Amino acid sequence: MWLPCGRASRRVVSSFSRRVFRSYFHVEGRRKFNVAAFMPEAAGIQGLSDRSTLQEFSVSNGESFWAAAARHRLSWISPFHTAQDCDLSRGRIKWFEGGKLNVSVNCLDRHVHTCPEKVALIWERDEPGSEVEVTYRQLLEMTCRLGNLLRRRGVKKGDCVTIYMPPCPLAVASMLACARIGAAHNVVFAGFSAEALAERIRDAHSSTVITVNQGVRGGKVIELKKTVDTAVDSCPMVQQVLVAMRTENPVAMTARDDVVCEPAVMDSEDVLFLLYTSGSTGKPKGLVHTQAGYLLYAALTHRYVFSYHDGDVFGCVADIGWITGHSYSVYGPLANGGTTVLFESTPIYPDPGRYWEMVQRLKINQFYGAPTAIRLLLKYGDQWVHKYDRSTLKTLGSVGEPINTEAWEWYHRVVGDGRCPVVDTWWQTETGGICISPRPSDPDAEIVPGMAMRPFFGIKPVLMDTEGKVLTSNNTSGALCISQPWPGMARTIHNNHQRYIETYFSKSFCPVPTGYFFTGDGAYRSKEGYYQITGRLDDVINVSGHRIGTAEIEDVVVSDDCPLPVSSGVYTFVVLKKDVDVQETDLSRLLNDMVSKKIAKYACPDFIQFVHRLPKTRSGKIMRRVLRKVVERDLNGLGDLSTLDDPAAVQEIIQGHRELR
Ligand code: 6R9
Repeated sequence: MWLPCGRASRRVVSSFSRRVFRSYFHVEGRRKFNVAAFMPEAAGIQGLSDRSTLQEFSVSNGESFWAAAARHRLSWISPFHTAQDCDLSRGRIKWFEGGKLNVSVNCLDRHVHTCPEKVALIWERDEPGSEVEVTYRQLLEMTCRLGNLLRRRGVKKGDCVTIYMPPCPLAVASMLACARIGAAHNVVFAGFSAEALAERIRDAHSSTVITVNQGVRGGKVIELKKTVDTAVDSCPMVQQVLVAMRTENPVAMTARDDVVCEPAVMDSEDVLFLLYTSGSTGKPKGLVHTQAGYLLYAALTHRYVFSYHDGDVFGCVADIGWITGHSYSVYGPLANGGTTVLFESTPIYPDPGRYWEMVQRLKINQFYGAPTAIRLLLKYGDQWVHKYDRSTLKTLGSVGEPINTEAWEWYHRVVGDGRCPVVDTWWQTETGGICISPRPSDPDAEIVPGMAMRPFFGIKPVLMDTEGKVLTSNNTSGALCISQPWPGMARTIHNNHQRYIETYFSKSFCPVPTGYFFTGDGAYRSKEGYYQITGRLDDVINVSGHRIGTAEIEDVVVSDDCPLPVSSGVYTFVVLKKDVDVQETDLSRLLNDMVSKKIAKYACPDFIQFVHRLPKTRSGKIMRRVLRKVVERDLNGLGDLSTLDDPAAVQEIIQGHRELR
């Protein structure tokens, strides 16, 4: 059965599968809504009669809602006196002021008190079947040893430590050791090149780097320490590099000191970490997340979006170098006292059954991955999935980019055997945690394939038109903004608060209003009020789920390091300067090598098209949306070309366009 949903072509879950969804979910029923059973955090709030009043309350009384959640969910050294003090128009975000706590105590010590031998981490190493389990007691011990080591080596509260490691227990212990002693961490994805790493170390003013001798991924050895060596050559502030050996024994540490590491007393708004992400200009920005609000938001979204229950094994396969790894491999699950998987390998190593063999072996209950991997595995065929027992799976999650209906259906039907709800979760490095997503445990939960559905508690999304007018009706599309603060949002851009205000809260994006958080994404709101994310509105692109600014690639392609004079457009159109005589294949190879060296392999252009000119407006701006449409082969969607300087430029790129490899 096909139901209408605002857009004629969009398929909605059939009434049959909806029945299946409902019967599977933890439906509180229509009898009496038991707030305490559904959400203990909200138990003290009066007058909540059903899920929708809870949602409404969380938005209209955000301050009381989050205060109740923070008291219930976090362990405080001393309580906060002011739940929130925010002014979006000035980019001022403060939550739980006056409160003192330690994030590592919240993630470790309190669980060690109640269940020391519970498994905190399952390190799914590259070689299948060689996983290593680390209990809460062991993880606390590792964290304390590392914390002491860092302190002994001069790292102080407020310093920033760069972590360049693949997912492994020592990486998590390094993050938590920073949190323990009050240092901020700056995890850099271990696939980044030496130059990209160096840029992030310098911007963060990190004097300490933690890494491993080598990484192992997809059966290949990766020389991470060598990359660090090259990077620190251009980072004069780096005083020490701590190198862990990638070993079979996760608790083997060289330090021999006392394993008690006194946790630093931290203010709610002290910095917990920086995480660099791409923006629409060339320079990546170090988004700053703070202690209490971030942890609370990661914990609550982890629990309620994925229906995480005590004893479940949570399998987020994102790398810890991304925000997804921070919030859903580390902080959310550990704050909730859960068991979380750290995935070191790739979806197709040693074969395309890897994820599902792992699900069977580790008895994973919630699996959280990226559409790009789902699409890849879909191509290999159902047999790789059917081979393994996936009966432990309860919820399937998707993140990082829009999931097309075909991939969604396959994930749901084949991987989840049609019985596991798929949560398409929309959020960003900036938001700290999931903001729009189905919540299958809700009574009346409904899920439409390919739609992120509904806002999380306390989140109020709005759509805006190009004039900055809020669009109030349904069945409409616009720029996705959020109209009130929530505890998980990033507080600033490291060393550049002005850029933070300009990027997210000012008129530069939409011409009129302030007081909104501008996400940079476009969204469609269906007749029913459900959200579907349509993609970036700015010059940020998504390459296999990795976010990258077109300007970053352009900076490399047009840099002086290139021995050939070129100027370029987007993904990747290259305009050779006049009178340059070069084989296109040679130049393509050269540009690919340069992007790989200066940013990362994943940022390499899949196809480079050489053109004589780019479509530009009369004021000289490249019309990137036109290039995007040509690449997508959506020639009917080129839109308004009236400001185009030379229409023949579009015809030229259409004729020269080839499908991406
Ligand atoms: C968590 C994460 C953020 C950008 C975001 C958007 C895209 C993420 C999505 C999605 C459609 C989803 N994005 N989740 N688009 N549907 N469910 O990925 O953070 O790396 O900062 O990327 O990713 O464009 O703005 P980050």
